[in-house]
Amino acid sequence: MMIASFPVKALATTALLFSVSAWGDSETHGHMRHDPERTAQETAFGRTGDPKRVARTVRVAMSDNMRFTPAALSVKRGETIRFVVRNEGKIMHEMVLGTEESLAQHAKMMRTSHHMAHDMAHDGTYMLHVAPGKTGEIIWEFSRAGTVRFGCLIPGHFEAGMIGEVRVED
Ligand SMILES: [Cu+2]
Repeated sequence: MMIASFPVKALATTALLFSVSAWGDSETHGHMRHDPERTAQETAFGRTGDPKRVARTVRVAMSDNMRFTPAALSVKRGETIRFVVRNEGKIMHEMVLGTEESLAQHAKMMRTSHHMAHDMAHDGTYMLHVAPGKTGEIIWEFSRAGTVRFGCLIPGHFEAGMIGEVRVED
């Protein structure tokens, strides 16, 4: 059955609303910088990184035993990281940055939506599909102290423990 483009877009919008509401709940103490050009990209877990400001490169491997290696790392607040993400398995994996809440909501949506909607929704600077044997990149600025999560939200993977964390130190 063909799926019309409108419901697909509506799903992507729903995903966006989830992350906005997670941000609204957690951000009440005014640490945010009010630079109008950058505020639009700000999320609860940081913002799109500027390639010119990359402080270091972190290599992350993804495997079919549903693990990221490394699964935990620490960064300084304000650090821009280039993630070079390699899929060492034989099936598709992805890396999606978020908060614990936004990833859980997103994973729930992935379990209940059409596969095509899945691909459409995974289009952003904080998420990346990597085909078997391939490598991709995410450049992300960890602008807020706290814990940022990353996960593979392909149905079953997140639930099997394909999740990691970045501790952002002030
Ligand atoms: Cu996966």
